[in-house]
Amino acid sequence: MYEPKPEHKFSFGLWTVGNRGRDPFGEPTRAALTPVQLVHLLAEVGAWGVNFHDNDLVPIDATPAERDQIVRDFKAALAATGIVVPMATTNLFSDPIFKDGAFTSNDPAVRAYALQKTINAIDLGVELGATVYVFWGGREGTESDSTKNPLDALKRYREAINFLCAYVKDQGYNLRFALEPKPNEPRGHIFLPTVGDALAFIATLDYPDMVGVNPEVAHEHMAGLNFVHGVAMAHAAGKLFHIDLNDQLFGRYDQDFRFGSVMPKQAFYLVKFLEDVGYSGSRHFDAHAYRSSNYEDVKAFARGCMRTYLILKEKAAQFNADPEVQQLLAEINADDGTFSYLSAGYSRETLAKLRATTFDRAALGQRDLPYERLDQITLEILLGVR
Ligand code: DIG
Ligand code: MN
Ligand code: MN
Repeated sequence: MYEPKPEHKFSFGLWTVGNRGRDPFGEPTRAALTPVQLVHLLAEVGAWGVNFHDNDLVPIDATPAERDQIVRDFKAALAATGIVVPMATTNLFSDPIFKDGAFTSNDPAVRAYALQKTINAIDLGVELGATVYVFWGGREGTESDSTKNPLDALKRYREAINFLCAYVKDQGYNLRFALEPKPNEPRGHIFLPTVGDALAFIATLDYPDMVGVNPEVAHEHMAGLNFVHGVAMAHAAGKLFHIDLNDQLFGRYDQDFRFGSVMPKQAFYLVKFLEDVGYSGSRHFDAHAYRSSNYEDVKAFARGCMRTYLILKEKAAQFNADPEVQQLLAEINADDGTFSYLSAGYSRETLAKLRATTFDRAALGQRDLPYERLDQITLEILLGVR
C-alpha cells in the first residue's frame, strides 16, 4: 500500500535529498553526497524523477572536460536506475555575483552573465531530458526600495525571459518555462511574490504560451495565502506547468518541510484538486529533511512525502465516493434552473428579466448551509474514523 510508482511522477531535486542541514545559524550536519549517489538514493526510495540546478550537478568553475565527465557519470546513473530528469533550473542565487539579483541586477554585466549562465544551464537540462525549466528569482528583489525602481526591475526580468524564450524557440527545444513565486527570503522583498503576480507578469511577455508557473506550498503559505486557490488560478489559466510540494505554517520563514507534515488538511485539498482536475505534471517535492536527520532519516523523509501524497489521494477518492458528502454537496449546490438564463451572458432581454425579478432576501438569508456537518465529515475521513 502507498508504494510510489513511476506513474505517480514523484520527483525530487538534487538539492532536496542532498540538503546537508545547513541553515542561517548552523553548519551542515550531513556529509555531501554526489549527484550519482543521490540518484541511487532516489531510486532506492522509489522516486520517478530527479531535478537539478546547473551547479547542483556541474560546479560553477568546472572545466568543459570536467562538465562532460560529470554528465556522462550522471547519465550512466540515470540509465542504471531508470530515474528521469523532468525539470531543470539555474542557480542564480548562490554566487556573490548575484548579491543584488541576476536578471534584475542594477549591473548590466551581471544581467548579461545571468543570461549566459542560464543559456548554458538550459542546454544542460535539455541534454538530460528536461521539458520544464524553472525560474525561481530568489535574489530578484530589494531590501531598500531606494535601490531599484520596480518598473525597471520588471522590465529587465521581462527582457531576460523574452530573450530566453526566443533562444529555446531558436534551438527548437521542447521546453516550457515555469516561474516560481516567493514573497521574500533571501531578499527582503522578492519580485513576483505570489502566483497572482507571476500570472500577471506572464501576460506581458513576448511568448506567453511558453511560460507558466511553478507554485510552491511553502512560498504561498509564507504570504498567508490559500495555496489551493492559487493553484486553481494557475490551472484555470492553463499555466500550471509544474508544482513544488512541501509544507509549513503561515507566516514562517521558508521551512520546506515534508509534504503534508504541518497542514495535512490543506494538503488534502491540494491532492484532491490535482487528482480531480487530472493534473499530469510532476509531483515535485521541493522539501528537505530536518537538520537533525541522518541519511536514513532523509530516506524516511522522502518516503514520507510520497506516502502522504498517496494516502491523501486515497482520502480524496473516499471523500468523492462518500454518499453523505455527495448528498450534502448536491444540497449546497441545488439549482432549479430559474437563473440559468444569466449564464448566457448579457443581453437586453436578460437585463429586462433580471430587472423584473423580485428577491425574497429574508428567505434567501435563512437558507440552510450544513457546512459544519460537511467539514466534520471531511475531518473524520482524514482522521480515519469514517
Ligand atoms: C526554491 O523553492 C526553489 C529553488 O530550490 C529552485 O530554483 C526551485 C525549483 O523547484 N525551487
Ligand atoms: Mn521553498
Ligand atoms: Mn521551490
